Amino acid sequence: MEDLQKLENGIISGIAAQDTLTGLEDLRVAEVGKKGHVSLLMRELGKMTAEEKKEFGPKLNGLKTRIMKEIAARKDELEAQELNRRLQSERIDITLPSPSENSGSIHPITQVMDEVAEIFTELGFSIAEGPEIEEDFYNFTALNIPPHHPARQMHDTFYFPEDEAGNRKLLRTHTSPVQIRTMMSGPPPYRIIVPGRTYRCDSDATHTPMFHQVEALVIDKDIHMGHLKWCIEEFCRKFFDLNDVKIRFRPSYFPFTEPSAEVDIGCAFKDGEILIGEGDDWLEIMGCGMVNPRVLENVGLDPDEYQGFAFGMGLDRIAMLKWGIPDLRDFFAADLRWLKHYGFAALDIPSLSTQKSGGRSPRDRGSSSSPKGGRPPINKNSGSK
Ligand code: 2U9
Repeated sequence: MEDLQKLENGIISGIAAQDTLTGLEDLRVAEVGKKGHVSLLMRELGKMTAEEKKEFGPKLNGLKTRIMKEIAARKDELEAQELNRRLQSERIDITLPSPSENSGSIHPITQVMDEVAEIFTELGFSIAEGPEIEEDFYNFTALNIPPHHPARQMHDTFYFPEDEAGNRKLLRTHTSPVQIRTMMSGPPPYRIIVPGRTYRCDSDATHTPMFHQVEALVIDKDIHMGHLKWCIEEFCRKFFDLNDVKIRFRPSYFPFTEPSAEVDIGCAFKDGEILIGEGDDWLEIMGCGMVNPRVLENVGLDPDEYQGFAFGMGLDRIAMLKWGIPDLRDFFAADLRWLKHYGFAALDIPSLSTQKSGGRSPRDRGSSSSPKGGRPPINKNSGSK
């Protein structure tokens, strides 16, 4: 048997000399791999006498263990070196200033959602959310819109292909399925608002295939239309920042509410601008009603015990009204000049609590965020802000 100490010294200095992981791996295979130098020596043990085995067995095992330990230690060193090299070469200097300061802005729809949420949470509502891909039952049937009901046509639904069981999922056409899910997940009372994206296959100057709604639902004992009226008036007063708000309810029809109404707010049309809270004209802002007893039954509630009201409005539409934004499609055009003009500064927290001090004015400080001061339309051809 060759001189084991000499062999060990040679291998260990070979390990120290390796400066790449692949070189180190080759050396490992050559020395302690299955057909490596040390493994071949171990095989020779089989030909030895019992006495020789007793002497060389532990020596060879010790040699192999020490070599493997050295290899593992060198591997750690080389891996750490490689990591440091990558950290240096792939370093990102996060101390550099951003290309242009204050370039981002809060989208008017985000702003309007935040303001609506703040008004209703102050009134004791919670915010509920749910899936945008829905089942027919939650989007239609439970809301008293059974198959073949004419209201289904009006919803211009985007359907997914049928699954194996013949069911078609859909993109929710309103946020109302969230109220159904809420009512089916626990007992009343409920006092919720549901903001979110909704989808209908419709696209023109006043419709986009994806739009935003907020709906409200209140269910409790002894709820009546007086509660609904107060709630809507309070919302309009706060949202449009008006002490004296003129509102009227026009009879209407929705399958999920009975009786139903559309709500108009008093306004004036002057020099191409809409002035909310002035004049003798009316502008529709939302739909509402008392929750249809059939809907309550569909979710397992007894309409003799529980009643409630609901209303729904388009967030895109009320944002347009509030800030004088003329074209719905611009909300989704991702035009940076438009976003600069109508967007809100990120650090101007969209809070009604700061409203009085002007904290929620748009970025364009020259004009007020109130409907009376709706900003003039951006001239997209002039290239100016
Ligand atoms: C449940 C029961 C009743 C929600 C309601 C409206 C009236 C309404 C439209 C306004 C503008 C939709 O975005 S829009 O086109 N909505 O007029 N929505 S009542 O009623 C509900 C909802 C859920 C369980």
